Amino acid sequence: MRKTLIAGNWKMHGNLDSLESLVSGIKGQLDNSWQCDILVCPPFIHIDRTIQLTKGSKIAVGGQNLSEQDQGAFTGEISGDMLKDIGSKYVLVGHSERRSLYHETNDLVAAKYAKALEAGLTPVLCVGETLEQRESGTTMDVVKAQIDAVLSFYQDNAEGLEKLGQGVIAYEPVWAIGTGVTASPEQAQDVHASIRQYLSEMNEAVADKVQILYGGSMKAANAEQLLAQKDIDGGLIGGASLKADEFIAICKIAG
Ligand code: 3PY
Repeated sequence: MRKTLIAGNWKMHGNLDSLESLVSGIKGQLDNSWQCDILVCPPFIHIDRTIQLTKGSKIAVGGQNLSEQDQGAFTGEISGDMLKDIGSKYVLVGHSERRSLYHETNDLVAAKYAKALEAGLTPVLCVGETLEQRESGTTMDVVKAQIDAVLSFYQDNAEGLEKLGQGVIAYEPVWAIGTGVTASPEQAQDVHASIRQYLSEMNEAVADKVQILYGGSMKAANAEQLLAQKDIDGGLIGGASLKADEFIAICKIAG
């Protein structure tokens, strides 16, 4: 049985004041009987403070990105080891905004995925198609290529699959990111099931185990239907994760 993971991607929002009220709003309404795992991914500069503020709660904290390098003269970059060192548990890799705005290729995302695991972080591999790709019927070709890049980063497929099994996948259709448009539960389930099917053709145990989150304008109003889908194991939530009541409502639905 896969656990549900509700993850907030705070993107480049907030300041120390808003962070304090967001975290206290979330923490104050948490119910320890909920089974779901909860993760928040603040901007790098707010990670340390968020870790202090969430101490003693079930909220895990993660990064939104990491460097593919270990250390060195890479101005402005943050390594997986640094994230781990301050207490992060997860890190997003290959969010569509990183892929489109910062030109991250499938191979670069795969290298970041590997660095995250090496650092002892759980990578959340974001995959998804643009509207154009969906309309031309290539959704699964795009998603498979994003997954294949991780598999082929390793020496062989078996090792790649084992590594994929140690991470989380987030299906985020690009056309539903920050647009207010959400994939219908059926559209999302369809892709989630196809991802699981693709993995199960290579390794059934990994396919059964890997959590596949849905991301793309998930909010309290649509979370129930999305989370009820068989292959949707949680959500990666953008705008709605910046409002404590909204984020908590989604966690409550996940239960
Ligand atoms: C969104 O829902 O907009 C996201 O990008 C979540 O990562």
